[in-house]
Amino acid sequence: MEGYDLIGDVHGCGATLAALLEKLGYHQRGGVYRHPRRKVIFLGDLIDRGPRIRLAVNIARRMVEEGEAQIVMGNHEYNALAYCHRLGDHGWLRPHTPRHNRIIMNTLEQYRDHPGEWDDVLAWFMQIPLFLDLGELRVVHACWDQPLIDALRHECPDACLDRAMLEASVDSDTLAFRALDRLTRGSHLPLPEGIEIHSGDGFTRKTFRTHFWARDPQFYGDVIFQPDNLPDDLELRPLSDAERQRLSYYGPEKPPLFIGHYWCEGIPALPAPNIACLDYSAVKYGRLVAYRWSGEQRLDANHFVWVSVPREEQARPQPWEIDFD
Ligand SMILES: [Mn+2]
Repeated sequence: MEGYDLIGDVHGCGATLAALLEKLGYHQRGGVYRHPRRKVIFLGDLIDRGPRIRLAVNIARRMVEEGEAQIVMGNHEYNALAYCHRLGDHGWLRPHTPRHNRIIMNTLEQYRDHPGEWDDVLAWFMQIPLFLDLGELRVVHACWDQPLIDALRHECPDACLDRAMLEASVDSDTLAFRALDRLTRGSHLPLPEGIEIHSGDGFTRKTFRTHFWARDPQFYGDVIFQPDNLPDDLELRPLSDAERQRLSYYGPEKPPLFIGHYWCEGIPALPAPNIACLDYSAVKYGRLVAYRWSGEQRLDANHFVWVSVPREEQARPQPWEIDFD
């Protein structure tokens, strides 16, 4: 075993995932991609938004089931579980609001004619761990928060959800909520009263996404981590003590950590010497990005490998997809 290839948020770009695996030297036989000396770790968010969601899920799931890959849960897999989980006569665990409907719309459409397969996929999502700690490297979808991970390990040693935890996770007073929110969505800070961000994806946001690798952040601009800029001169607004206490911190002495989630843009770069974010907006015609890790404790930007997502993905089936339908 030579190392791991970590792959960022696929979001239904299934044909692009196949192309990335081929580029990394994986070959598909009998519907499973394998490499003679390497394994894959998926960072979560296989589903939603993209044109080939079933293909993306099938590729990843078959690799995981054959021992060729591991995966951590993304906020979109978690959302799907809560959205599709009935609460007796009281509706759904994740309410079917217009906003929530819109997020999962493409996934439900693409599984519409395959309801049994979708149920089976949801059962598989329940088996996906919320984080991976392999000693020499760590993986989580959005944010590694050590105190929360320690608390979670205590309650569920396999780091997976169960039914009770899923049901508890919508109540903000529970550990399940705090862990799922922080690990799969990362930390946010509320914008000052009356200020909103109109984001490129059509959503309006009253919070901004913050990162967790600034040792002693002083201003909003020291912790913002998202494609949308802060309005006005909010970058220079000082963080209050209360705001600072809500942030997580992952120091440079810790093992390499791989995350997805943050819709980065442009050429992949390392935000810290021991942290790589692999979400480069594949589904917005950005890049589907992998990091080829072979044991190094200091990461190297030359080890990113990617495919750019062509605008015609939807229209062009690839020969290697034939086994998957
Ligand atoms: Mn995400």
